[in-house]
Amino acid sequence: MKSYEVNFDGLVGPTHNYGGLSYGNVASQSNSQQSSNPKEAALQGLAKMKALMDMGFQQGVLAPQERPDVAALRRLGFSGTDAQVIERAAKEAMPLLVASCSASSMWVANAATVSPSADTADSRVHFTAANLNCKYHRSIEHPTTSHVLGAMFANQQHFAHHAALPAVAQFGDEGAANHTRFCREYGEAGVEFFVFGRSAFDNRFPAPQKYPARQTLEASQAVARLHGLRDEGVVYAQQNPNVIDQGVFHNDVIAVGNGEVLFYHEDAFLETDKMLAELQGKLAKVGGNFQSVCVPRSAVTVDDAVRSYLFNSQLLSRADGSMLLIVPQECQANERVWAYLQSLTSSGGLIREVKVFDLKQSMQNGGGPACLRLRVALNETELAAVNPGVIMTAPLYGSLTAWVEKHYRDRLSETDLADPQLLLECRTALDELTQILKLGAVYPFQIN
Ligand code: SUG
Repeated sequence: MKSYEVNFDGLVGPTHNYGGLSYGNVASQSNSQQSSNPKEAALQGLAKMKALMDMGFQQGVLAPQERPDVAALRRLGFSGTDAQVIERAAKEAMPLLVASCSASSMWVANAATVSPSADTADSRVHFTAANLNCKYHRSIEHPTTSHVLGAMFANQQHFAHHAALPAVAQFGDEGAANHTRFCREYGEAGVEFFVFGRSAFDNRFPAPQKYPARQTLEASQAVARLHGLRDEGVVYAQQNPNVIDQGVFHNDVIAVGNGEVLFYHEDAFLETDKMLAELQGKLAKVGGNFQSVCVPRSAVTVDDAVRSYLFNSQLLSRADGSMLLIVPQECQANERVWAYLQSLTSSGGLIREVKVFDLKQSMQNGGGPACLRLRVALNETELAAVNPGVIMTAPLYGSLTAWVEKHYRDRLSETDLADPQLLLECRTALDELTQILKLGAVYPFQIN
């Protein structure tokens, strides 16, 4: 049976802004308080989805969330009408209003961890929504994420959904940003690779000194158990704490994998040789030939990687078996990174082509091409069971572009977040979106 990697991209929400909310994420901190352009952000994301679809890849779309999250503000003690809640939060606790307005759900690599049916005990595709509990503004995403994923992958015969892990730091889970799957064919059993930043219960593992390690070993292990993965099909590795302290807040800022290939920076992991040997051995047991491409620090520094987002690229398999790398334009702007990419594609290796995308609006908050997509490997039968409303087509691209043009502002600054009108605009837009994507009622304002 045919199988595919389907990329579901997060649609940027109408409140996209630069709140400076993510300590440890260099771009988020350095662009704090700049005014944003939500319309441009959403159109840049849609252009990437359209381009991948036009290249023949399977592409889907994941809806944004209701923001400002008035219910979250009510849980923090703000009361009255929705407009009063927003006004009071703006007056008394602006940082909480900013957090409740974040459009951060666009980075759907953090929405969930997904295990394809070929890896799981019950042969269903498993999803665990990420608790994202390292940052308040992201910790409020998972309930709606679960509703949206449930509406997209509704068939219980093929899809199993797990609630987010307990919302405490010991089980900090950032979803697929720290999870990669290696396989020969997407529909065959593979090896799932979980990268953690620290252990919550075992102090033999070193931890970063400056910035938080968002993913714990214990969270990754819990997800593997929930999904019914075999020990032989799982490899755990620790991210190098020194690179976390240099701004590598997720593994997908320093490594990316696809098929049988891991593309990574020399400083990405601890005990790299042991990890590579385990990946090689376990993939061989399911008939795969593991290959790795290490980018030496002499060619690209960790700082270059953090600024250019070289590794936050999408590594895609083409029909002829070669690979294509989708990179943000910041890679072209960095001389060393661009020179490295030229030498990589002309070296006769597997990665033959690089395509550059302008995702500046998202990049300024630390979200590159790979952050914007959630990969779901599906066989033909499973793909047919996905809600067809969320699969990208030329008409859907047209409808979504028109929808963005109609509802989105082209400028948003912190003071605009205090405008209760923004909530109404957002709800009106999302109500229409659920009809376009045929999602049914998934938002708090539609359910309650
Ligand atoms: O969690 N930025 C996101 C970026 C997530 C990138 N995702 C992956 N690497 N997979 C984060 O730090 C910034 C929001 C702000 O500052 O307004 C933010 O949440």
